[in-house]
Amino acid sequence: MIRDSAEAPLTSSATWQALAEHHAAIKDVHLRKLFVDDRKRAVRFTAEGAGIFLDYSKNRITGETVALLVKLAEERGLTEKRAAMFRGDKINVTERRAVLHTALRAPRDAVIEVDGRNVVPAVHAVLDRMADFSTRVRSGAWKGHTGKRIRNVVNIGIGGSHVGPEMAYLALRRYSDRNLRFRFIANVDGAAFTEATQDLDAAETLFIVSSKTFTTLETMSNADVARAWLINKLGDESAVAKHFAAVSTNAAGVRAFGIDTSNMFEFWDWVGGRYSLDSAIGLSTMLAVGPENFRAMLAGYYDMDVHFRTTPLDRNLPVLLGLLTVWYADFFGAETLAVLPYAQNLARFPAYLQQLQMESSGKCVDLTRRRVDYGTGPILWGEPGTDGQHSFYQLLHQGTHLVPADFIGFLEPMSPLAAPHDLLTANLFAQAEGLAFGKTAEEVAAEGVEAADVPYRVMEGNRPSNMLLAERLDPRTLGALIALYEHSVFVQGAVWGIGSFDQWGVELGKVLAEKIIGELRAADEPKLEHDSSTNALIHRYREHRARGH
Ligand code: G6Q
Repeated sequence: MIRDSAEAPLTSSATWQALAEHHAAIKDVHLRKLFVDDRKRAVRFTAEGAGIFLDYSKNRITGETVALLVKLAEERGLTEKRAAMFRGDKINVTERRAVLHTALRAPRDAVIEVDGRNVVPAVHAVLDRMADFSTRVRSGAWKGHTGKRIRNVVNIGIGGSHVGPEMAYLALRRYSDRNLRFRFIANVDGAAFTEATQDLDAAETLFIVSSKTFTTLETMSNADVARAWLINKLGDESAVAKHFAAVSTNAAGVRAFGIDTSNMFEFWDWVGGRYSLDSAIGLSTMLAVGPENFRAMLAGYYDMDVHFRTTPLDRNLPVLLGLLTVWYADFFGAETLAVLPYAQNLARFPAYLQQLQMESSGKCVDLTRRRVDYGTGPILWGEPGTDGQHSFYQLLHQGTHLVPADFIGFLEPMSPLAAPHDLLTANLFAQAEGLAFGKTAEEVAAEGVEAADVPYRVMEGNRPSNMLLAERLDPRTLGALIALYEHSVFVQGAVWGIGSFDQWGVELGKVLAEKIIGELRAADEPKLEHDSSTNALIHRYREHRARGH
């Protein structure tokens, strides 16, 4: 049984109080001083695991901060909760499900039971089927309806069934088969479909309909549009069999849509949408990079799982990242967290983490149904460097908000163009340095700036960041990086005592529009019973339609 960590309100615990007092004592201490006072700081505040090196010395912390945060995590039952997750306990209590994305990357001989059944053989059976299918498509053995080989793969899905595949394809593009083109359609806006398919030959196109539930409005609508498009282009309904595959937990739904279930790749209700890239939802990724690279990605996830499970908390990467997130959110009142990858291939990584972080930690009620009286998950955002440096970094350096940042960099370039990599890396290190140490009035004046202009050019510094470094952005590293953030989010949830694995706010969106669709489309003027603002908006839309648009 997991101890219910939220029995005693978090904020009245002695350790929380100690952290509050400790925060009061160090909140005005500058990183410049912390570095002068502790010459070993850059060594002391580092950790490494699963091929990822973390320098967290540029955070507004001392050894005491880390010790207190770790103590808090222990008191909140992190170790037991972690064991419960890996064991397959139904820790998603609000949906009464196990949370076993870690089983998706477990080795073949592992035993992980849900309701008394080992799920690992089924995981590997699906992986093997995916590998077989991918190999046939990639080699050209799989032929489309007219006998042509597949050259275009279009993933249709949304949220957890979209963001991961799109992110991973971009991240691993270097490892992808350049003879295949990949497109990703999520938005129900018809423009998404039209733009993604306008230059594709239907005879060479494979659609993967990815939906855990196979009921999501956007995905079903786009899948219908895709089927009609294909049949229209190829002039034969039976073409669907060779041009559609499905990834879902809902075999009946897949069958009802008309996709042959032999082209269906299964996953399970114990895989959350935002944790599903390493399930069959990653089929497009496997098609792009091949089964071997996909398995290397899973090995990277697994490396981080092992690190998270076995490394002492104060050297444990996800624990440190998660606790630092708590530290800034609750004690410094930081409302956001920036993720700044210095790698063009990670352009969609912040968006991916945004869902992971904000769906999981965006909760205001704890698991004892109490409204929390502390800040939970921060708003996560970010863009790749160096692009961001030419826009929003201004606020990071001189704005009034405290924005903790995670920098992510790689020692090796992702392209044959090696020279720019030094420039990229110089910028990466320089930004973290600049944010931490700033520029004093004396330093600005010494540059010959007129006295009247000095205040405008001062950078206060003391802006915290983590530096994550890996050798190269390969499949294994990507897996480790994703798992790092998955487990960081887990740590946050354990401390805050919230349910990290549901998303009732997202579910709301799935039903809200249902009523209005009917009202927008009704032939006769519908009787509207919304608020006056919503009623007026519906009227305006209908009137515009009525004018023939
Ligand atoms: C993820 C969320 C959500 C979900 C999408 C798509 O954790 O639950 O983003 O992935 O709403 O749902 P389906 O895969 O069921 O279509």
